Amino acid sequence: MSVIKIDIIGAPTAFGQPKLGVSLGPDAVRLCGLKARLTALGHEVSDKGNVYGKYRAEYGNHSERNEEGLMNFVQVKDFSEVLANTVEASLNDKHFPFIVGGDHSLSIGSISGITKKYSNLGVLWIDAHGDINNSDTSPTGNIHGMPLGVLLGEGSRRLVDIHHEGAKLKHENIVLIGVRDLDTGEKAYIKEHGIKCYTMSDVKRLGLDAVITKALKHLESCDGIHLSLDVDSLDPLEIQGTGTKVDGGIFLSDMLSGLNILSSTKRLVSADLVEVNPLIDNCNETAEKAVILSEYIFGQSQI
Ligand code: B3U
Ligand code: MN
Ligand code: MN
Repeated sequence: MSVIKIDIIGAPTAFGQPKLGVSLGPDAVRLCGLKARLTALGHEVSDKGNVYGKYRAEYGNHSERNEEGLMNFVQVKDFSEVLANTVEASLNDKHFPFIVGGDHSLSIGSISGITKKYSNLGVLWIDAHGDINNSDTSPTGNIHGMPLGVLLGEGSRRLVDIHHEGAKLKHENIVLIGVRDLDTGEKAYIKEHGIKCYTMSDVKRLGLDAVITKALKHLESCDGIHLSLDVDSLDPLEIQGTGTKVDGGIFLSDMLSGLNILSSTKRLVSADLVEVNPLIDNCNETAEKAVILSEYIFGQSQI
């Protein structure tokens, strides 16, 4: 197995959603031995600590709605800029940035940093939700429901232009997997732009291994692949510690098999693991499962 130089980047933001606790996700995952367990796989792992902007999520979410209807816009923008710079620096060192969240708004920052280097980036977005709203379509104003919309250049210019101007991703370079809770505006947007989307019923019909294989084929011409893995893609029977659980998700054993296929292609250049919330968990079980997921992202296999 080839050695990967992994930078663990903690992204303890919670400003993209209303629940307290998701900012503690990175440390909950560290407590389960993330660095040691990835090192045991033979990789060179460096823990870069947590990224902080000017605002601290653990002191409570401010829940300010700006004139565009965005919640905590100032905090999300500030955090995204800092994270984008950190991720870009990791890639400049020829390392693999592994961003551990934190809520899914962090992907605005991580992917903005990554696309500075990979201008034709492919993204596998594994999530119960589409996260493809924008300031015009969002029913909640919560930015963790908007990262893909923002990265595609939709809605508020002030969010779209974070780190570098304009859209960071192309519609044809995104594959959604495991989706089972889409808003009306999201459904229309996915259809209008022909975005590749494997819903949960597709995953059940085809199997996750086949879906991942098809997704990789779809992203064949990309210059790198980023995995954005929301733990709420997993079934709530197995994952308790996350803020917006949706029934009928992917089972852990299937996910590990799919991740095994993904990691063996060696096309991944970066990854986010998001929405672990230890305050609504059962004895930190979700963080433990997040570490198992991480081991498979980085090449653990049954044999
Ligand atoms: N689509 C809804 C709900 C949601 C999105 N992502 C999560 N929840 N985790 C929204 O607020 O945009
Ligand atoms: Mn998400
Ligand atoms: Mn989700």
